[in-house]
Amino acid sequence: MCGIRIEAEGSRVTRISGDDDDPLSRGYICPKAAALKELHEDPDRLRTPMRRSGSEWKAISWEAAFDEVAERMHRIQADHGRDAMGFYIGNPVAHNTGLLLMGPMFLRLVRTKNRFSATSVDQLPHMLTAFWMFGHQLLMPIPDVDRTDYFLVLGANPLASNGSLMSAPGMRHRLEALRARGGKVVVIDPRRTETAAAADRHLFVRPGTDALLLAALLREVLEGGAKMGRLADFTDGLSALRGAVAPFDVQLAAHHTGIAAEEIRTLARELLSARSAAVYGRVGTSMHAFGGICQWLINALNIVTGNLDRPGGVMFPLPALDPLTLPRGVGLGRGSFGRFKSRVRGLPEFGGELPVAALAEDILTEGDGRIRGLLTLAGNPVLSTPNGKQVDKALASLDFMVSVDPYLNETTRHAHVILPPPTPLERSHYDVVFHLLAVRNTARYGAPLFPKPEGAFHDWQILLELGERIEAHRDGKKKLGTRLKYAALQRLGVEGMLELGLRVGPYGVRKGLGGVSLKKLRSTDHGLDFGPLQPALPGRLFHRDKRVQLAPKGMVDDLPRLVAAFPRPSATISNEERKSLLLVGRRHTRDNNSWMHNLPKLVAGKPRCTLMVHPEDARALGLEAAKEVWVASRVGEIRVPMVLTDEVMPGVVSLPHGYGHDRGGVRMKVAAEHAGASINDLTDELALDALCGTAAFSGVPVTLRAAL
Ligand SMILES: Nc1nc2c(c(=O)[nH]1)N[C@H]1C(S)=C(S)[C@@H](COP(=O)(O)OP(=O)(O)OC[C@H]3O[C@@H](n4cnc5c(=O)[nH]c(N)nc54)[C@H](O)[C@@H]3O)O[C@H]1N2
Ligand SMILES: Nc1nc2c(c(=O)[nH]1)N[C@H]1C(S)=C(S)[C@@H](COP(=O)(O)OP(=O)(O)OC[C@H]3O[C@@H](n4cnc5c(=O)[nH]c(N)nc54)[C@H](O)[C@@H]3O)O[C@H]1N2
Ligand SMILES: [Mo]
Repeated sequence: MCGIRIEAEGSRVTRISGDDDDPLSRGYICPKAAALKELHEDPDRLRTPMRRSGSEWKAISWEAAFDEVAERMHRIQADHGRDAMGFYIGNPVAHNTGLLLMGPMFLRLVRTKNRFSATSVDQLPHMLTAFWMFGHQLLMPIPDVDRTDYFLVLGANPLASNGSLMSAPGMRHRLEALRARGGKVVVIDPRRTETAAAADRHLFVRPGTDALLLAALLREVLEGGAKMGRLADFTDGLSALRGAVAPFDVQLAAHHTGIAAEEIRTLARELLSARSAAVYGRVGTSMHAFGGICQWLINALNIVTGNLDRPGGVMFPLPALDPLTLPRGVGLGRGSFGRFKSRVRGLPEFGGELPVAALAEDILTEGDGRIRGLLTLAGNPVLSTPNGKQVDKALASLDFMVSVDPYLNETTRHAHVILPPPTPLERSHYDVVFHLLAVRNTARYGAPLFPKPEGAFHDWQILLELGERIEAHRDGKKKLGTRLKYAALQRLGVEGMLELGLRVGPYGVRKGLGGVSLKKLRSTDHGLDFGPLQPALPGRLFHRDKRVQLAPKGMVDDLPRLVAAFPRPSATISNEERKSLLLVGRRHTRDNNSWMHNLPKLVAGKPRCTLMVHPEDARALGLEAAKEVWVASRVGEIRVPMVLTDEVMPGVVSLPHGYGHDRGGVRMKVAAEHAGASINDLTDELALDALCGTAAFSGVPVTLRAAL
């Protein structure tokens, strides 16, 4: 989302810098964008399709690769039923214009229930909450950080991540500006993060307990007097919400969270008295055993303090290409929940997908409907989903696997065929998703810097090639209608889809609002600025009655689970519980989940895959002198360097995710030299938000011993 300037001589990039005139990023650029040159030139990046037999890889032609993959996918479904073919879709899809606009068609064509993605190790609780409260899974309120007077951040470190479900390049400047205008930033996190260090106040919270804090805060705020303002006209469920949070008093919350009762009362007072306020929770409150409840209560807090849909509060962006109002069949749809269940454990569907924590067991467990073939698209589930060792084992057992991916990495080494797309500099770019999540309404189109190499296929073209062939297999031959459909889609292309999307969008030519077309976007060097976020309710609500549901039944019904998990202070905590440490994750500006560690610029310097341990804990365990430790959980054990620091709360240890590149068969030379270990060899596929199946990465119980 950063506007960048790239200078090139011929086919060589000479300089990458931030664009001062970009209306959103205002000159800011993060290290990952600066590394695009290294990504483009990476000698380990695959340039042609690769085919594996045993452990031998051979380059093959695109035609041969498409034919083989389509045939194998078709055969698996014909022999074993549709659901025998599964998908895993990874995070870079959200940044890939072509896949976002053309991918859904292909996924629908394959017609399997076994669709998995990174959503269920990330933002699923946010989407479920949006679906239930506002009627659309993508209608997520975004903090109006550039105008707020009070910013309460839970489980997010935007100084490292640049904001998430809050695209906000250059957060350091934005927070400085917030404080310079007299506003306040409070961070609640088990680690004193970069963001916490730049805030007015930081409170340690015991991992996994935020839901109690939020419920108690809500109860306090409601006792202080809800002030919903105009929201009251179209909001239902205030008394149900009152009843729902009644059991959660500040003493209970203080006991389990480690945040003093008086601190909680102060937070409630500040929220009520601030001119405007935004409560924001991200992955630390989403990859969480009570992720759904957390996201619900955060929205509820913003609503009962009158801060939803008003400047300085949390607001709904209005992008030029609006994913919410795209025609059926192109867009994602409003959402769905629990229409079907995963085969082995019965985990619920959301938005047509199953929780990825079920992927390995649904491959490994014998029986009808077992997954036998898998397509991974821009994903690395071996490193990014719980119990990665088990995922490894499952992928190795598949009859057939194909990966659309530029690297031979921890996941794709299990594929029989890898289909590599060209680089980001060889394709156009428009942020279909992130303009919907950004703190300001802007639009930017980037044309490809370099032409796509002769004979190469974009991600979306790869899917179209496969789709056409699979349809031909099903029909028994190539039908004229099918041929024409695919020819038309190829011709329309990403630019054609974009143009259509912009024209039917809220600033489109027909709406007389200055008229946004692709031509106009192309003609601006720095993108278009539509200004700060604007109030949008009740018009933008998707429930048929155009009302906000403050206390969705599914959420209220989940509260007894929270009550049961955190007994009253009188109950004793077992010795076992006291002894184990709670593991949390962290991000660094130079990491990008699991896949950019092959770029020398991003891995230079001190190793970052280290376990942060509080000195008191190290002393209590007799580990002060250890340089490296073994960390063990229910599912596995890894060895990592240890760093003693009071940056983490006593009882908590912190380790980044996305490392563990020493698995055999990976062809990423630089990454292998900076291998680290994978946190997801410790995370537990059985530890979930029981409501929606999102992996509960916050607070995995672990034990430590010195590595000799
Ligand atoms: N313990 C723990 N686990 C986590 C997290 C955590 O905080 N803690 N974070 C979670 C989160 S938020 C997320 S989003 C997931 C991410 O999980 P994934 O999406 O599974 O993993 P990534 O590391 O993003 O891997 C992306 C893959 O896409 C490939 N790729 C990159 N660009 C392209 C492209 O343009 N086209 C194609 N076809 N492929 C491409 C890369 O080579 C890589 O194989 O991880 C989750 N896992
Ligand atoms: N540089 C960089 N930027 C990224 C990414 C990246 O890998 N690198 N990944 C991108 C992706 S896919 C995503 S989803 C976003 C995520 O963006 P953020 O949500 O900002 O992610 P993190 O930096 O992991 O911050 C999560 C914080 O939650 C804290 N935490 C853990 N458990 C708990 C808990 O129980 N309660 C509370 N209150 N806090 C807890 C952790 O200590 C950590 O500081 O970042 C995006 N941006
Ligand atoms: Mo993510």
